Amino acid sequence: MFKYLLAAASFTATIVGNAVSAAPIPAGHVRLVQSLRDAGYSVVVNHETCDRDDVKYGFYYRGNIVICQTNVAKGTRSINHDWNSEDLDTLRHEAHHAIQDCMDGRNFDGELSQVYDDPFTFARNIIGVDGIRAVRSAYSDEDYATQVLEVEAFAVAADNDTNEQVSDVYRFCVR
Ligand SMILES: [Ca+2]
Repeated sequence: MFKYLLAAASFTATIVGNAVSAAPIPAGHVRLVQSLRDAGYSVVVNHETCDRDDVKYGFYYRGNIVICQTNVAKGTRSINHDWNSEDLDTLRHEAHHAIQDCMDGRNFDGELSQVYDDPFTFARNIIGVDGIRAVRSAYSDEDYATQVLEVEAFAVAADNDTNEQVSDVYRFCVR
């Protein structure tokens, strides 16, 4: 269930494209994608990087949001597959990493900061202490700051409030 935040050093490909599926995706998520594009982010579904063995669900990297739909086989470029709840969760999760990237005023530099003053209190109310523990365990190889960013992103995704996320994008990322 854990999303993948791609290590910066391991990724050099340039992601381009403008393809988000026209298959059923809830209106709130469409607005979220549009807000991210208004902020200059690229949002790409089933990009070829999804074929990599170490990429699952999707990732955020320096202005690029890639969603790897769970029911689309590796090696498949289909962008017309229906969105399931996991894919939408991934979109919310990676969108939050994009928002974290613009908190320092530099949207695409890969330097992420927390959005909430107290991410753990927020997260405790959404995913509980067990959820926080599970996320931190999954990212135990990462430093504390990265674990905080992941806990926050998992909680935001679980909160499933795209209106709030759209508001955050326009508040923090569109200048
Ligand atoms: Ca940044």
